[in-house]
Amino acid sequence: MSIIDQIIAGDVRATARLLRDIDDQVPSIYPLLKELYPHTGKAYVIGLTGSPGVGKSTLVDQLATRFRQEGLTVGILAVDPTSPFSGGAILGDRIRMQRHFLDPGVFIRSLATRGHFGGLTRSTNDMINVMDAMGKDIILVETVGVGQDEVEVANSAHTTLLVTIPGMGDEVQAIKAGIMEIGSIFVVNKADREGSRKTVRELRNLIELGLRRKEDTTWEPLIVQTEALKGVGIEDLYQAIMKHRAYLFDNENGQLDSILMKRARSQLIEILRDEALKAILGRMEAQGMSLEDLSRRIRNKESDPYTIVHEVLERELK
Ligand SMILES: Nc1nc2c(ncn2[C@@H]2O[C@H](COP(=O)(O)OP(=O)(O)OP(=O)(O)O)[C@@H](O)[C@H]2O)c(=O)[nH]1
Ligand SMILES: [Mg+2]
Repeated sequence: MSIIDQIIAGDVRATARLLRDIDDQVPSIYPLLKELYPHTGKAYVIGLTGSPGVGKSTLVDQLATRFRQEGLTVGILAVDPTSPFSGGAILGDRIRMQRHFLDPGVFIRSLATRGHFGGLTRSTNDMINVMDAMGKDIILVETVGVGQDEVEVANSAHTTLLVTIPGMGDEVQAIKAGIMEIGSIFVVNKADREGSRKTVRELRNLIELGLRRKEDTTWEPLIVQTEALKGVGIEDLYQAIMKHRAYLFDNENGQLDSILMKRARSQLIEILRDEALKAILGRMEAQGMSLEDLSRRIRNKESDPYTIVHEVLERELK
């Protein structure tokens, strides 16, 4: 059996090996990813994003259990657990998701590295594709924070859960500032804490403001309160996800197409950026131009990054 056949048959070891190679950005992954691509597109991808410690992994664990009750298989991808805020999160996630370890219907992996030159979004998309090709029905992707990468990742999920907790006024402001666009469902986790209802009210106001600004969507983001640790509100969250899914698959509004287009575009751009950068750096190296030397010229103010990049591109794109 070829590696491709093994992965499509759901072989855990073959899949794990490829995912490890994606994480390490080994060049031999590309022909495999190419062959796997036609086998993707069946999984339902759910992104969870939010600040460190709000309870994303605990929610993922609960949702995985809920989807398993439906007989669906689940892939879990925890992205960027090496962020300075959440050191040791991989270990934490292992503990939180322990009860799934013996279940062959759940496949858990984390993506640890941001490559030398970024590429987190690309690796994440690649890993989602592999889990999709291996036949997982549901893929839960956990990303920390609200950076550009996370927004990109969230953009390529069918349903995006923005997770927050009570009493984080700043957090709500951050949501307001930038990521309002991406939430299909807002989760106020740790609802056992004081101020949960207030947070829900604040979110509701923001959503109304946001909706008034954009006309391209008929989806009104849902707000769900949860106590992930105890499993409270998980059924509501599950139902909210199903509602959003039904909305997407309702042909009339065409939102599914727009999500799939966003994902295709994001993959295209990420791969293009990555490959172009690699090609250019490779040729620069072959010509004896080192990044080190160029950086030193910039650092010593002998030139500036704009001029150098223009010079390089002029030469390379001829
Ligand atoms: N009080 C309370 N604590 C919770 C709840 N859900 C999760 N926690 C706790 O919050 C802490 C962080 O939970 P995680 O699930 O690791 O949070 P996370 O968002 O995945 O964290 P990072 O991956 O490090 O960003 C853990 O100690 C959980 O037990 C909840 O509903 N109520
Ligand atoms: Mg986590």
